[in-house]
Amino acid sequence: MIVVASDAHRDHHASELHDGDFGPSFEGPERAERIASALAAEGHALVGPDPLDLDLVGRVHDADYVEFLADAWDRWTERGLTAPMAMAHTWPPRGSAGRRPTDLVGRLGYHSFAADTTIGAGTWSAVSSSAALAQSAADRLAADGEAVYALCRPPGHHATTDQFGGYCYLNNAAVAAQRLVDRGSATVAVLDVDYHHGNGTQHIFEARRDVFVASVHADPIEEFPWFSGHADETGVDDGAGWTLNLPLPRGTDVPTWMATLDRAVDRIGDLGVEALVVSLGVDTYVGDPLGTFALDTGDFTLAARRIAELGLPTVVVQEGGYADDALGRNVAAFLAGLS
Ligand code: Q9C
Ligand code: ZN
Repeated sequence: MIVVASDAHRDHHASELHDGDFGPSFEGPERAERIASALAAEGHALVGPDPLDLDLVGRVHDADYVEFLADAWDRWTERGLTAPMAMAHTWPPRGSAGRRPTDLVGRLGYHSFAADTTIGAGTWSAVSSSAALAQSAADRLAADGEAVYALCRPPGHHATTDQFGGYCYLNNAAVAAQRLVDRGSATVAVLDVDYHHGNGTQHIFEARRDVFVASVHADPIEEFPWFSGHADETGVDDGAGWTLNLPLPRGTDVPTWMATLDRAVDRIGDLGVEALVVSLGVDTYVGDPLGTFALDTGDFTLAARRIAELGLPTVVVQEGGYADDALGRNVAAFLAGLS
């Protein structure tokens, strides 16, 4: 399978406020390195991305937000701040007017929703490259119909139209789905199997009837991202019925997870969409430090086989997965099941 990958991620080292401790993010460069070497060893062909099309990004994110992300680090240093990471410490109180602050520190709060995600010197270069991988994967799929994997880092599914968080800045899966629409797919499904709800992808597409978003994830009543991903969120306005959330309790076993995946896959099959984007988080792995599900390496192959039964042109976009030692084999196992 074609794997679209880049080294630009290497200069993105973020920090994270994790249960009260501030330290290096779980989402580090090692993740992509492990996946790339495992896939190369399996004989997959690694290719680089084309330059990012900012007009494409502007169809799934607010233009002001993208400009903010691109400039934030320079503005941080120009403002005389010397901490190695730019991050917010204040978010809009419920019911606030929501006016956008002009000062950078206030703007960081406006454009983020979680203290687990920071901006450093190499962040924009990594983020824009990660989105370019998703764009290029979609272009390749549109050209020849062969499934493509985008080794995106940082991940994307928590990024909304105008907020970063959950280690995500630009929504790579949304970029891929939008590109497939722009290249002629009338309808596309995003199937998100990351342990966490893909709140950003839902937010971006919830009022649209051309991109269906299905997500199997830990119930947000007891897990990050806490505030979306409930079963009764089924789409908004024109998008009514075009969002499917299948939340599961923490500690859910593998048979239950597989049966729930089946429900999402069946629904996608019933809708008759023309293409598929898989948001592949492997933080459902039994050994993941952030997850509580129990999938073993072979289960990723079984899941991919089930998805492949749809027979749809497919782009796979990397999302989460933090058991660094197992990341390579888990992603390789998924891709083996797809082909
Ligand atoms: N105490 C993705 O998998 N931060 N993002 C964890 C836990 C949120 C995960 C803090 C995890 C975000 C793409
Ligand atoms: Zn996740």
